[in-house]
Amino acid sequence: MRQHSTGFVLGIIGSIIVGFGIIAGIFLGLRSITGLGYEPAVYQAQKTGPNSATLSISTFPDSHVCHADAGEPQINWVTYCPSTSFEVPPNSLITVVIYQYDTSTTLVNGYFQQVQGTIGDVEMVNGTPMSQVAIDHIAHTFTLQSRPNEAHPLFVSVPLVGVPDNAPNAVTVDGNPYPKPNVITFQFRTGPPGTYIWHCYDPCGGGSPPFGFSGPMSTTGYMAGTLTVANY
Ligand SMILES: [Cu+2]
Repeated sequence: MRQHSTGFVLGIIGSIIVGFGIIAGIFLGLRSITGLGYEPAVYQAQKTGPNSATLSISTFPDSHVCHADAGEPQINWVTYCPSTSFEVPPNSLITVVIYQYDTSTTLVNGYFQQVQGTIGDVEMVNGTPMSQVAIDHIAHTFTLQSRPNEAHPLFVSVPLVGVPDNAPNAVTVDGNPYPKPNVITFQFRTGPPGTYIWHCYDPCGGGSPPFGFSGPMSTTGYMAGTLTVANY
């Protein structure tokens, strides 16, 4: 049998090393996409009748419940939960229920202290109707908006009242202690199927106010996402 030259053997070894490098590069590249934000699994509103549904979600001051596998610093990021990709039925009355566990961060833009686009232009905060919230009593906003040229535009913006800074931990969620949440509910109506986007506009993210728009505020899966109106 013919002996392979040293160059041939080195060539094979080199090819293997380069091959591993390419695979590692692809793997790390895909992993960094996850780190930069991702679209979490779709979370459907629970149908409560032929033309009604309830979307029950939470907002947490950290990611221990919703992104338990996240490393530093994401594990300490504020987040909506259990997803940021929502689905609701068309031509329906949607009731949104939010368990809000986080403290307040003063709004930059007072426009978002108003409740807008909900049935009756109000939200219920622990059973009390409110049409506006003081700019320094807001933890997050749920602001649903339409993309350009949307045939059936929706705009809903609700300021989520923060829990007091000194509120003691009073409840446990998946083993994690939190203050008693504010229970916030509001309603809006959907039209035909379509895809909308939503975002928090309170500077709850990284950086000192008024610059708290980095980290979870600029990463999908935490403080922004989609709301799809679809038949199911
Ligand atoms: Cu927020």
